[in-house]
Amino acid sequence: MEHPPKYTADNLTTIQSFILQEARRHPNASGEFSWLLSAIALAGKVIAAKIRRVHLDPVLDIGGDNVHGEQQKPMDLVANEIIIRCLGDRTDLGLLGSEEEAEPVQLRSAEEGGKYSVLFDPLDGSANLGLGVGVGTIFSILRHEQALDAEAPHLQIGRKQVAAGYILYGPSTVLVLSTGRGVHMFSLDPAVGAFVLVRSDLKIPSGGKTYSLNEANADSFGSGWGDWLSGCRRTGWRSRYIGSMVADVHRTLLEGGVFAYPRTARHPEGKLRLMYEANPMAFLIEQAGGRGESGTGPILNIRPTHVHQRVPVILGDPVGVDQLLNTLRR
Ligand code: P6P
Repeated sequence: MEHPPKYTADNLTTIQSFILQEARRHPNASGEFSWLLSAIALAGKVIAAKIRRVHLDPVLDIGGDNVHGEQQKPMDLVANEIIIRCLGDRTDLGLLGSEEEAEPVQLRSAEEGGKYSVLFDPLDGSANLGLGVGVGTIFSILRHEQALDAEAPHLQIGRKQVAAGYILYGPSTVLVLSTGRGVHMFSLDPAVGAFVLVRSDLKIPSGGKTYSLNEANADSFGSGWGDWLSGCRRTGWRSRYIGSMVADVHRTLLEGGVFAYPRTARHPEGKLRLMYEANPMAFLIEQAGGRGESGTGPILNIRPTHVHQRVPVILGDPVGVDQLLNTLRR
């Protein structure tokens, strides 16, 4: 059995070489899956370049509403288009599901070689674009042969994801990825245009004392949340909330603590989307040793019914999440 590579800081491992090395560990992998991941990495580089110009190219910084009647920036559509163009020539991609598309886009049937679905939020948190706050792309990859319903190969529980990750466009552009064997973080080196491995096998620190949620909605979170928040304040927790899921979850992954978007009066099912926000983030957090819960069970076990369905979200280190769930269950 080949010894897996030891990724250390003194190696120079790009995401391309990482993907190839991981693919070699799957003797029967045909490389198609790696081909999808490289397309997403390419899209991340192109979107990052566009975002840096959001104040310079005025066309990128005006707004409208998306298919859900939510505020939409042209950069949402530009990012959506870039991802579709980068994935479009991957001949094993069967279906795309995007927050910016009312319905999933069927590209190829199984007979035509369609084996995977890629679900994504092209630019999560884009309302923050003009404010210089980190925004991100979130993606989830599902394999059609694992689908229960061949007519809806993308509607699989999150535990079936073959890969998930995000690209955070912040002070640096980082891509965080898991293919089911740990969580790995790559930073874009603009000098060479490559995502370079900077952290491998990331583990969420246990017992982090940061809570991250929109406290303006606290009156409608439901019973137990008020007790939990008071307990956090009494025991020295700090509050950090950016309002951009990718940035808030990235901090939670690196520092521990709890990120949550509970049910609210305005969003009784929760605001965040299961298929391309909650599932990929819960996959990463669980791979890093944390917990991803809806409040009534693991997010990754939720059987989806619609590509845009919303769920309540609790993500964090096991100590923090257990403490919250125990308080809610009192
Ligand atoms: P609120 C951004 O609009 C988003 O979808 C997530 O990125 C973020 O976590 C959440 O909504 C913020 O919502 O209601 O707190 O502004």
